[in-house]
Amino acid sequence: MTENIPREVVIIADDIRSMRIRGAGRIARAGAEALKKAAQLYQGPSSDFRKYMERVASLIVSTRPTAVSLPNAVSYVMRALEAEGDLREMVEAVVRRADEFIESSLKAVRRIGVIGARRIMDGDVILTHCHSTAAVQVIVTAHRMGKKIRVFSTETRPKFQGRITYRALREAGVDVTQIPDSAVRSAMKMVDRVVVGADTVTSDGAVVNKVGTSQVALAAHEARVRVFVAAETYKFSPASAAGVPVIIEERDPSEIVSREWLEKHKGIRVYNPAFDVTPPEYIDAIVTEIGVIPPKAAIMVLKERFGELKPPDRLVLAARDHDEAGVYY
Ligand code: RUB
Repeated sequence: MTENIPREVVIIADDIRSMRIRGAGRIARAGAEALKKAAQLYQGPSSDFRKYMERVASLIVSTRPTAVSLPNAVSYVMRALEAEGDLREMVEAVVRRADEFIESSLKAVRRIGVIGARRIMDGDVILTHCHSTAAVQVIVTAHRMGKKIRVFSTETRPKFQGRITYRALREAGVDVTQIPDSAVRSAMKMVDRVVVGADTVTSDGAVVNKVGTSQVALAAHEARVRVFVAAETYKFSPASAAGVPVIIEERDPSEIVSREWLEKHKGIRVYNPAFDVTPPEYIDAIVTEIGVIPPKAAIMVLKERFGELKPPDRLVLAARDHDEAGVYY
């Protein structure tokens, strides 16, 4: 699949797959960057350029199946090739759209920070799960606005992304406490608001995010704590409106138990889903760069961002084709 694709581009794909680059926003920007690099490094005839770029696009979307931000970013950049032009013009168009996507994505995160921070009250205790740039942005912006807040950040096993959140909040001067995932229900008694990110928002307003998010939302619901999701609009899934299910990525058992342990205890089965689905009933609001919406208004965002809902993009579908064994939502 990587034949004749430049090494720099294959490295980005590997970094996404292995989670050296992770988080729905970051993988989307890395995907756009990979397409830009691929275009700039292309050395073949102009007649083969489109096919070559499509192979690169397929490689990128195949890296992780759950976050729709990735195929959405790739589709956005690949639209550069719909216009006629010579090779130089096509390369320039890809570079332009990739830069456009990256810039607007970073701007969206900053905007979400400002909009979301207005929903954080002085004195709030916030709980967050995993590491979401958008959720951290909301919390840090509220802190910078002078609101006195305290944060519980879950460890987020098995990959401990919660430690990234902990460090980011500490560095920003936020009062943060790390808790094991299993302490969420106990801690919820002290919490006023939950703020998490999203990998995919479906047309019915369900939020797909790091596994454990739905348990956090359930505990919050029980304790009557409001749940906010911080999500850029490119995390909304147009394919979901056409009935295409979201694949929940299952990762290697060795993330849970060591290979030696697995060797020793032959036949042991490990289930390691990377994400789960929180139904809209457990979410109070989704904070996007275009405003705060109730989850049930997700379809409106999809119409606004992607126009009249057409059949899903081929690339979005391709991302969903490569894993036939997963659990679907
Ligand atoms: C990361 C995760 C994050 C979302 C949103 O999972 O679930 O909450 O991607 O992040 P993983 P952001 O570590 O498996 O990639 O707001 O940064 O896009």
